[in-house]
Amino acid sequence: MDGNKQQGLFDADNSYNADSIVALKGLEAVRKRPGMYIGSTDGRGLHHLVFEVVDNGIDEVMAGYADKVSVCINEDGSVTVNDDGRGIPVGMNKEEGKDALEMCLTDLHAGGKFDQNAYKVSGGLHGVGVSVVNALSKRLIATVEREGKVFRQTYRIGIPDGPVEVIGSSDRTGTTITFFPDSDIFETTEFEYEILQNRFRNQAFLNKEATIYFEDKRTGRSDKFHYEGGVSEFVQYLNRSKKAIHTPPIALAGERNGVMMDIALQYTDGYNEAIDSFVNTIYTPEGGAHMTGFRTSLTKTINDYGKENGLLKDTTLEGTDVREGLTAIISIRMPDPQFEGQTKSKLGSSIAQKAVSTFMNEKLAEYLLENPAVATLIVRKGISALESREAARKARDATRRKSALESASLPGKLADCSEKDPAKCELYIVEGESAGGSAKQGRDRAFQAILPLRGKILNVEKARPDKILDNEEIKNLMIAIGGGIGKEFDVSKVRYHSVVIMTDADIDGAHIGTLILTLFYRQMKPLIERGHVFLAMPPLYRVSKGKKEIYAYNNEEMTKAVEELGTGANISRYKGLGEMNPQQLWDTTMNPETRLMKRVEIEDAMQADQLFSILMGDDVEPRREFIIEHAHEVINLDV
Ligand code: 0RA
Repeated sequence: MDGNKQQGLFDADNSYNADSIVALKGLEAVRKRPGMYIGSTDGRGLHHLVFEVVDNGIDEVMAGYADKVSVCINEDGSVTVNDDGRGIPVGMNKEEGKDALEMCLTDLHAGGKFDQNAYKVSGGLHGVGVSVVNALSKRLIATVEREGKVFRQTYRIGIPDGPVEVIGSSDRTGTTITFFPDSDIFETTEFEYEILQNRFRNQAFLNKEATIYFEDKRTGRSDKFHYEGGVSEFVQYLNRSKKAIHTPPIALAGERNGVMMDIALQYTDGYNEAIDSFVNTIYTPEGGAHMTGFRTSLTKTINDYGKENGLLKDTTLEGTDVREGLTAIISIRMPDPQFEGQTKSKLGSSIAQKAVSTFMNEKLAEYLLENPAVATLIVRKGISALESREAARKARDATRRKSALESASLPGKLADCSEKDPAKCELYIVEGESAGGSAKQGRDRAFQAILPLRGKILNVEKARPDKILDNEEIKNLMIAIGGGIGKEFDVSKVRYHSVVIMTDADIDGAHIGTLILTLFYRQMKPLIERGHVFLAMPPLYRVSKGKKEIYAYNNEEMTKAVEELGTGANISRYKGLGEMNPQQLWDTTMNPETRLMKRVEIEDAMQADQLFSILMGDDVEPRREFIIEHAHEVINLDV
């Protein structure tokens, strides 16, 4: 076939022909409702474009045709993705009368026509194909090396500029896509290194054959991800700031009923469970069939081992007991996975549950038999979890009983509001007794409650679950919020729909804020997930001249305020909340009409888990690295 021949969308004179209408209609639909195809048009949707293109390259790796995918954020803000796979097919497709490359890039449903790979990533969860990326790009350049030639076609908002051309010769194969996201579609077109980096790292862990090169030409930053150890290395990476109680991780790989499984587990001396699951390398934050199969089998196999070996007598470990301190990766591959749930992030295919549980029942039992030392550690860890669960339940019951006796008595330090409708109520958690005093005087007592905290609260990341409620400050917080704690937390019972953390804008304040957030994340997660948690934003400066005063919340505002008030303006920097009198505190930080508040959002559950275990854990070095690399992006603090 001659790549330069007129074809596809074009008539001999290079104008659009009748066939083009159908393709254009499809792309138009994408541009009209981009959210339907990529979830959203914010930063998330933007990064999704890159994932989509990279996933196509990963598919080539998974199918055994490629081993390299390189991604580059170019200086002009475009992104280039290159893989050394077979190359998108080129050449006239007789049925459609169009070049195959053009079909792949412009036809929403072309993918499957050319590719038999049943275990695809792309085409999975949000897998929508490169044509969607094309439709949402101001410009896109597709270059294919195959059959000794270099082919190219370029597009604007998904519409080809002209036919596929041969622009050179090559003895390699592969595909290169460069695209410029359309600023008419996206709220932002600026790519964030960390978001892409995190996903590429995960992809490399899950595809040990792949090497992913990543470069940001805007900053010179770059990474190379390649992990021969696969999911086992993934688990060790996730545990890098925790203390594992056995090494290496338990690694189980195999196939049942067309479902391929790659599973790794490692117990730590901590109490959190961090089990992440993937289907065809697509992250399933809500788990689903594969997760259920894993859990069922884990509980059964460990109990069976414990009983058969005299470690468990008349007790049975529950699921939460055998998962305490467990970090695990469950990666499965299966044809045509079905996703469920609101965000389509839960695997529905029940065949996966059966496959994982029968496989694990056999393989994990085998591992435990062959590794009695590790097996014993795991059973003992489960027993200690069970004992501390019992102790925690007793402590909770005691707290509850006491509250009931004292007619549901709220903490003495809590200055509650008079409003009873939680939707209208706000709880301010305030650092220090003196700021707490000012807040109590300055607040609108109709709907604002104040709970002062004395000093730092317990670091729940390091505490045994049954010890958490021994801590007076945490107990006060739990009773004030009203939804309980831990596995029994019930978000429908919370007494305030806004829980506002108000700390000083210094290191200590940041630390206390993080301790409270850790408590919420580990013990009252739905509170954050439902958007009930906020950070108060006190001003950093007060700029005054005569009777005029302006509060500035950052340096920029401060400079502006000084300009506004002219020479002789007086700048005072607030070091702590205690420096403000009740009226000032109300005006600047608590009055809903004028205050600035940030909502705490969990952007990425896997990352958030890492954030807390690293920020609040024992190891200093990973913490240092992590703060430098990630801290700002995991928990997205939205105004
Ligand atoms: C369909 C069929 C074939 C390869 C591809 C698609 C393909 C698509 C992309 C997208 C990015 N990189 C890609 N690499 C390959 C197989 C063609 C053949 O049989 O040679």
